[in-house]
Amino acid sequence: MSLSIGIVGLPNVGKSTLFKALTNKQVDIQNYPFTTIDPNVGVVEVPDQRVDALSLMSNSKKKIYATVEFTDIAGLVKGAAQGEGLGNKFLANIRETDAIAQVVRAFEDKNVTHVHNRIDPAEDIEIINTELVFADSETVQKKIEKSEKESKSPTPEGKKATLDLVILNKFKQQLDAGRIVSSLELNEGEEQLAKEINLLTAKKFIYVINVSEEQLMQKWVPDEKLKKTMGDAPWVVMNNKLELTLSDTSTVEKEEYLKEFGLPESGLDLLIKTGYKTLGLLTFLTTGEDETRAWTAYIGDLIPKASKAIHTDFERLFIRAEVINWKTLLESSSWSGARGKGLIKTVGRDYVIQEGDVVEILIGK
Ligand SMILES: Nc1nc2c(ncn2[C@@H]2O[C@H](COP(=O)(O)OP(=O)(O)OP(=O)(O)O)[C@@H](O)[C@H]2O)c(=O)[nH]1
Ligand SMILES: [Mg+2]
Repeated sequence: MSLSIGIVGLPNVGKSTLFKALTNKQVDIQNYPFTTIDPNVGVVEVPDQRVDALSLMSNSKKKIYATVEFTDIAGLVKGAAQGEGLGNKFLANIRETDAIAQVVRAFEDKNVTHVHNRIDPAEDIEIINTELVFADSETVQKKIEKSEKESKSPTPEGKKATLDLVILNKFKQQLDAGRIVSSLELNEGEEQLAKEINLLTAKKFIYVINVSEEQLMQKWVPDEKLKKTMGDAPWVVMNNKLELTLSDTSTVEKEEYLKEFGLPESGLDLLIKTGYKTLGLLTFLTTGEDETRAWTAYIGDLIPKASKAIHTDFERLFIRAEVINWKTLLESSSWSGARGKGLIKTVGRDYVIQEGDVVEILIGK
């Protein structure tokens, strides 16, 4: 399971700059709107000191980090749904992502064109979200038409279509009012349908507020208007251009930079962490001579379900597992040392996986 995030925003706000900083891929970054036409897709390793430390302990041949996939698409403009700018056809490239990172420009720079010739992050978010709402309206309308036809048949599919219609109309009402679907309280069935038809505005949003170096230095925070527009969604403040510079420097230099700005970690690390948190994900680990590896699971997953990340058959074949927190394991210097001290727990199918667990799964045939 790899986490995937789609990057959206107005043209020329720094989406590709962020993408390049994250992925180190060569992409086009220019001071004009619609530099990006074809989507850029890149996979990023999630920096994880636990993997490094455990791999040293186990003398592992390989280290494998968890990954996040990012997709950078063309900028959206007001009226994109009606074909303005490059239109909204590029949204199809982020339909299947887990979350959306919306890059919003707060930085002032006379040399970088803003498509509306002003800096107003809250207004920019309204524009983008309205376009996402339009795109979802279209999706919901199509599904309503399909379900109306199907609901006439006396089959189980017909029955499901009838039930779906109730939910779809709830979505439609929300979207017609210009509101994103995720601001509705959704029950499990509603959430499932939103996922099935890939509603963009039902996804988790993370706002990436692109500020200048000066603003960063002055500990810039959103004003009340912007906070209200972002609602409950998490936001990360960073300077995308600086992040790009940092991504290219040595660890020592990076630390010096961060110290200068009074930041505990880079914006990129913070963004990835926020992504994990927003989606309710956690990391567990395996370690041995062959490899030390980080795996992703949902918070609250029982261990058989979590172990599916390692192998799809593991959920079914799971018998029991040995579990220890990564720090406790490191303190004992080895798996056998930890076992000797009685620090390794044996758990069954009802164990809820925890952040930072190191596991050994025993399966049957
Ligand atoms: N001053 C300043 N300029 C930035 C920052 N981030 C990006 N830029 C500049 O803004 C321009 C656009 O950056 P891109 O990353 O190409 O923007 P984009 O959102 O991908 O643009 P499109 O692909 O056209 O939609 C470039 O000239 C960047 O150097 C920033 O944090 N500060
Ligand atoms: Mg771009």
